Amino acid sequence: MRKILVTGALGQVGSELIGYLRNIYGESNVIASDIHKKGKESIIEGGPFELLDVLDAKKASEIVKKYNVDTIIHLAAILSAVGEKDPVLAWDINMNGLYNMLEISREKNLSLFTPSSIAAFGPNTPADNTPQDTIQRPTTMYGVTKVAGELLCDYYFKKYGVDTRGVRFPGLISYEALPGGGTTDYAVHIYYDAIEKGKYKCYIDKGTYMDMMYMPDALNAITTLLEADSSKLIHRNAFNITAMSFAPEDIANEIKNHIPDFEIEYEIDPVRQSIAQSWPNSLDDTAARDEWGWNPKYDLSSMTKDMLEKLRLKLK
Ligand code: AKB
Repeated sequence: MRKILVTGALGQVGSELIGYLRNIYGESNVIASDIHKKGKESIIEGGPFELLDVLDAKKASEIVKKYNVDTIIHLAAILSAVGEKDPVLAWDINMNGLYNMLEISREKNLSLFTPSSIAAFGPNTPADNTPQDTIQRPTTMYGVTKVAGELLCDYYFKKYGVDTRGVRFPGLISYEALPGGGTTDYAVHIYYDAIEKGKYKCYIDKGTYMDMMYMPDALNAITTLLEADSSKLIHRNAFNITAMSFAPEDIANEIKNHIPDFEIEYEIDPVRQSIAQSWPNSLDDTAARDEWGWNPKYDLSSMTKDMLEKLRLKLK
């Protein structure tokens, strides 16, 4: 059985991934870690938990040794909007954090999964049906760190044989924990406001398409790729994956099917709007489908139904 260390475990993905992994691999085999201890009780109390700043390579190495870790899922990162407010911090955490995890993986012969993002593309990338291998000239610091991270993971595999794997996540939508400072966050906040206020003020303009995915599909992507037959992987890192592509008015219309009085209005944030416009409208995820059987379950309609049901219970 794998022994998995997850960094950034109390973030949006980690908050759901830890329980999911503990069900598959066993409670004691999944070590959750984060820089703070504020989050879901079940993560902190339901199995091993360690305080870890990913810039502290020595501490990370001690944790790997203490639990006999053989796999790292490295999630700790600064997202796009926060990264534009503090690019130096984004570079430091995203690059040095990943570098530390790669170095530990090389020294101790571990497997490493780390996500890239649709942010690894830029304004001169083909925006529709964006190919797996294409122009990558992002214009955000987050995107710069994601491209560099993709290359670094490829390098550690080719040069040192480290079993690195990863996907390019689109915007992720979930009800457990809020996303922390991304551009696609509107697609989560809109559901909260739909239930609590019946209306939503959207900072992304109508007609702006981005790829999105419901969290259950994202969790499944992580474990499916982690367990995929290595000999079948041509790309290994940075697989394009997507489940749907929509603009704000599409998600608003879908919500209206459940909350007929729901209203969306627009107050555009120029920073996040320009980031969104620099990203693809829709990805081509054929490589992921062919190489490891990627096959998402949720579309906009089934996700909206589930999100609203789950959030209604949560916000009661
Ligand atoms: C963000 O908006 O920054 C993230 C991402 C697409 O990587 N959700």
